[in-house]
Amino acid sequence: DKLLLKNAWGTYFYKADKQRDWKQNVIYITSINYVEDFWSFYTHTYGLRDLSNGSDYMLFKSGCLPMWEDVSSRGGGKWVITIDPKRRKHDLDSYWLHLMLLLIGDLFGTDLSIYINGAVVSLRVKGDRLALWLKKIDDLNLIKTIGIKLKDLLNISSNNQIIYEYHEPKFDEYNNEIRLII
Ligand code: M7G
Repeated sequence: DKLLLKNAWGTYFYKADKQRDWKQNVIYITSINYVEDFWSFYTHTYGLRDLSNGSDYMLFKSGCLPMWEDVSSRGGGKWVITIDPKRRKHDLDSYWLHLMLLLIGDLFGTDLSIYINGAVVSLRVKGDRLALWLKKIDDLNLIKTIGIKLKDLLNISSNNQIIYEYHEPKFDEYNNEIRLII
């Protein structure tokens, strides 16, 4: 018998192609409903070290598209973990694998995971990134709680800061952009 996951997921690849607009470059790969689907996806796709700069992989809950415009992400944002490009070869694949397993295994716990839409890994010359996309959340403490849990689950050291960015920047009364850093 196959092992059914708590949530169904969709996987996507973003191919950097300046000739086409961003949305057209987001390519759906496959759905993941069972643990076995996940490993089939993982073993049949290229590892991050074999991808070119500008590429992304995305893992999103079924029903959520991996874009700001989707209803699920409107008003939301993402916790961003920046990783030194020198570490792409050694650490990035395992971080990304770990993050995907946290999501499909529902390891944030139901209270928090209901706010999670998905995750993205981005290969960039300026620094590779992992991002955890959240729904619109009004309570800043709840956003922080999810960020702290993310660092904790991924074993990110406390002096390695992660930043929360709103998809649509928000400003305080002095017109400074609101960014959470933990
Ligand atoms: P990025 O890939 O998040 O960051 O966004 P990068 O600067 O490290 O490459 C790069 C550009 O892609 C943005 O400025 C947008 O033009 C486009 N883009 C990225 N995302 C996540 C979206 C999205 O969700 N919707 C739309 N329409 N464009 C996006």
